[in-house]
Amino acid sequence: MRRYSSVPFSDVAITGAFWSERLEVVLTRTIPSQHKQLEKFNMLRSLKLPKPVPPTTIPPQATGFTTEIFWDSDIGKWVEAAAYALSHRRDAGVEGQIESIVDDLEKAQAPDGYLNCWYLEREPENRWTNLRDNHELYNAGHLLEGAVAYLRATGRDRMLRVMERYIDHIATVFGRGPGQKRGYCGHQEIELALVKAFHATGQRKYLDLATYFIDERGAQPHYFDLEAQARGEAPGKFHQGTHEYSQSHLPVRQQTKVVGHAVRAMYMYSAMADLAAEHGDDSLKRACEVLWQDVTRTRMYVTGGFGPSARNEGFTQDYDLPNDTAYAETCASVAMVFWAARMLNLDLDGQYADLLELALYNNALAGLSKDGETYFYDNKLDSDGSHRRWEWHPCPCCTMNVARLVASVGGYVFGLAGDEVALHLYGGASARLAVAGTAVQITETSAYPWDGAIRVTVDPETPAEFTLSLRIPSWCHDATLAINGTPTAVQTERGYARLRRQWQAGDVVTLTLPMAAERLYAHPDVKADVGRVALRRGPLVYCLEALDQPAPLHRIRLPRGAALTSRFRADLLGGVAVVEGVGRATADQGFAETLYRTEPPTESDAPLTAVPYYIWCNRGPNPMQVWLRE
Ligand code: FUB
Ligand code: ZN
Repeated sequence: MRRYSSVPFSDVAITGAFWSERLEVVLTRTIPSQHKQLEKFNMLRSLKLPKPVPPTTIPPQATGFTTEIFWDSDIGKWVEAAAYALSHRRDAGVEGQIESIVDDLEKAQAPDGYLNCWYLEREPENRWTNLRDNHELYNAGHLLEGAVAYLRATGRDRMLRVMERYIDHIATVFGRGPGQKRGYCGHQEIELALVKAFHATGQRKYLDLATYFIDERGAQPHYFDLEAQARGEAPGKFHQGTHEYSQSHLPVRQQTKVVGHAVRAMYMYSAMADLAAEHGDDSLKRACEVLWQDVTRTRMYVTGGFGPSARNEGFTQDYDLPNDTAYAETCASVAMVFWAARMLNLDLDGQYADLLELALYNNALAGLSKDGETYFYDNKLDSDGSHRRWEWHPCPCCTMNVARLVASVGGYVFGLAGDEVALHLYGGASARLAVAGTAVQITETSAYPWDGAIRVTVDPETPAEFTLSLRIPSWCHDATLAINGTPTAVQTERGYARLRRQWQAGDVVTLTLPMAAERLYAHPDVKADVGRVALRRGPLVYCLEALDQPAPLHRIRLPRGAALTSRFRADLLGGVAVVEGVGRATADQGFAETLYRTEPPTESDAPLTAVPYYIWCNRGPNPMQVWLRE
């Protein structure tokens, strides 16, 4: 199978209304407001290693842990998101803000290259003593990703130089050589950052270090146990009590179940897929495929959310997918997009693009409000109205994660492999690509995700033979296709219609993906969803918000036979397609003076309006349900 590579978002123009609007909001509101929050909550001040050392802003938990320990990562992620914004539109103000962060990092860096502001400020003697919990390498990873993004956006390499000194230091500390620690981070992240640094610089040592971290993970004797003993602690006695939490319970190639903390898992699988591609390592690819099957068959929300439990911010048992207590952290779905994109490059298979799209349009996007300034961390699928978006969080990881995803969404649209170009996502995008030795302008126009009428124009500089692979989403059952107006049978090969021909300037492919509103049912072992139905239209999962319904949500059901229709409502939430149907609502008639009675309550017709899940809770807190009683 051919390996694909993604076309970087900076080479892709987003032209469609849906993503243009989200992108504009992120550029003009999210990124500036996040910088204000970083200032307001003393996060930027921490880079200055203030003396005397100020009290922590985020009070430590009972274990003594405070999320301040990974503030460097939040700042790194903000730099990354802001750099992506600069790739769309240069902005001297934002560049000044990043430069000032780089000044602080440069000043904070220790002579040997070490750079972790928490440790440098508060406990310099304890560096590298608790990799299991304290995120040192995770912080380095996010700062490194920020540095790479800033270099790519502006050509400025000062932050990357700082980070290279730090990574060189890290490479002396960790490894299998004499005197080195055989450690790795409790929170995976640095691995995929190192692969990005390798791509940006061509320096093989970064790839080698990423490979070491992945290969060493889960080796015995267990590094985190040895480290705990060295701290005078009993190895098994820690907040989570199992190395499954950090997916270090087994060497990665032996892992077959998706377990533990969901974001850590997804970042690790992303890095495994990266390394599978870089080394042509089929054992890593196979491990990714097995884990993919596990998560998609047993441990995933219908909204593309992952990790049901707040206790470990992660996975529990198969089919344990509660709705009202769903954790489904925004970061985990963002990270799933990363993993899915890498799997898609390893193997052009629509199952990866389907999940990329599901996680992107639903659970991940729900994390950001319409105005771009408030957020969800956990993404419930059933709310009594108490779940609400917040402006900032003691652990603001999701805010910058969703910002960097939206700001780089163009990077998920196209894949390239020699004389093949694949179109993974629709919604209006254009790029000039080198295909089969020719420059080809590919322009896709559509009102996706509201409408599935897609037009792709193909303009090679000179006529050229190549394959254009158009994704046929698995939610679409009757796609039709025409080339220059001539209907062409849709023959899909693993989720893609592969069109090989001699392409000429002005060729037009029209693809129609009918988007009927439809019902989804869960595996009967998902207890929370028994007797319930969810609604989907195209790539979007829908929900009922109480304020659109004629009766309280708990009294409503949607019978199996009720017809579903959809229409675009320009007047609602800035313009969304709604799904409508006539459900049934239970009446309280006859219960005025009694709590219980022998006669069942009556029901009457109730016109229901469902809105896309990603946009819920933008009209104030309000009860919501994804899974409706049938
Ligand atoms: O631990 C760093 C980040 O904060 C994780 O990825 C999130 O789950 C949150 O715990
Ligand atoms: Zn998060």
